[in-house]
Amino acid sequence: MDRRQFLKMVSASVLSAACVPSIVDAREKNNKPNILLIMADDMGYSDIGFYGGEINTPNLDSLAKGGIRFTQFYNCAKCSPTRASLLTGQYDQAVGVRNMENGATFAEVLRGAGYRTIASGKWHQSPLPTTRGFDRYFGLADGCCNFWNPGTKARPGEGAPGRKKTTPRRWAIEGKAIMGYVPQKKDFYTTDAFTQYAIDRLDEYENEDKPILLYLPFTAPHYPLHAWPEDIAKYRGKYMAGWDSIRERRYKRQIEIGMLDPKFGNSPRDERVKKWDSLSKSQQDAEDLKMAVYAAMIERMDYGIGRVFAKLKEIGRWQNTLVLFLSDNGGCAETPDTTPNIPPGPVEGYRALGPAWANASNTPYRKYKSTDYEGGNCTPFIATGLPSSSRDKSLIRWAILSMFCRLSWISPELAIRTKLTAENLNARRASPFCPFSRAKRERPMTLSIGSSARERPSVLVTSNLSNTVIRTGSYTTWQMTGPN
Ligand SMILES: [Ca+2]
Repeated sequence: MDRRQFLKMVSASVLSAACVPSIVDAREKNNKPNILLIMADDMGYSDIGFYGGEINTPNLDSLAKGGIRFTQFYNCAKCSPTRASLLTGQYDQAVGVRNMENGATFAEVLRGAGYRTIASGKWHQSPLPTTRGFDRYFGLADGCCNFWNPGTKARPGEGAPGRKKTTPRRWAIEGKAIMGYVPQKKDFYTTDAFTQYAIDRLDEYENEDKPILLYLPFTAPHYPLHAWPEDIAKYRGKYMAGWDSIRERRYKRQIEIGMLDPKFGNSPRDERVKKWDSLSKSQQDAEDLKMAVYAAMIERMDYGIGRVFAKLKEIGRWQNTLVLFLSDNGGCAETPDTTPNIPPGPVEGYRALGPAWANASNTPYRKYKSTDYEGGNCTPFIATGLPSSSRDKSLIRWAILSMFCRLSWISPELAIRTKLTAENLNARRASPFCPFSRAKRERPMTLSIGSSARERPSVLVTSNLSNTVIRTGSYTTWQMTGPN
């Protein structure tokens, strides 16, 4: 171990030691809230119903109605940086984007505070979750995979699973990594499998006298476009209206529900994207299918979220559970279509949504995942379920403000257009989000892609720069030398 590694280790230990005892000592064991943190993958700003979309997401909509919906929530515009930042509350460049070697994860700290820690879904970091604070884990340790068969070998009666790369993807069950995981069940589907693992663990620990941290990062609706035929059928034909019409409908809906001030217009159609009306009928039909599959993937995720909510209610934990939902980055315009002749949907295919529909997905914003325009880094965030009777405010404040807000990547003053019902206003008074109105950032918020940016007092120091954004109050500055 060299000096640098030693200092990192000491730094992580100090963080844990400083935080954990104060929580444990000061609070009654049974009064700590359960925490359910749900994350979508590559889901655009306007896809779910409560953000203006036409996709059927009743469970997320009910969450937003009963909680707080952010309209200016920022992530890191790409999968693994967002995860490193989310898990540690630090800038991804500072903590280490793949290894998180310079900080403790929230699971490590909450486990130290007496939590049962469970993760189910996409991890996308090098050390497995079971080495970074999670008692239990099932899922994709890698960045993306085939939803039906994440492995490399075909199951009997099926074709070879469509893949982006020839190298196998890393899966993990508990502490065991599996390269090229081939599930035995023919009805395996990642979204359902992650949901089921979460539900099974809630059952397993039903009678345990510990609060639960459940981290549930789905792979939907990240490519490849894979969905159940019956879910696809619900949307087939609905997108023949075309992306121009869908963008306009979503934009109008966002104004109707008070998310947007009409003085802000919709962004122009991406210059690479054709007018819908210029497409032939067969081209339109193929595009309709792509968006129908994408919508089906989101609806299936919402269905799984509803099942987890139902389980929490069944085991009597719902009333004391803080629920958070976000997307790790905006809609994706990449086109890693390795099977252009296989339609979206089945295991043999590997297709992506592409820029035209991603442009609609990110309404009203410009650009996409992997850019630091709003289409890449501004996504839904919903928080609800904070028990007003909870006496454990310091833990909640620590868990939320420190985990998400205070350290880096949510700027409290950017939550300026949160829409609240009377019920929510009451919740807000009791919630840890109250400090938002008083919070002042000492430094501008910085977001960057592909750089080694570090925050210094009032100055963003960068090297090997790709894209960087600095936002202070209402002012945003971009420096783009990489993809945009
Ligand atoms: Ca992502």
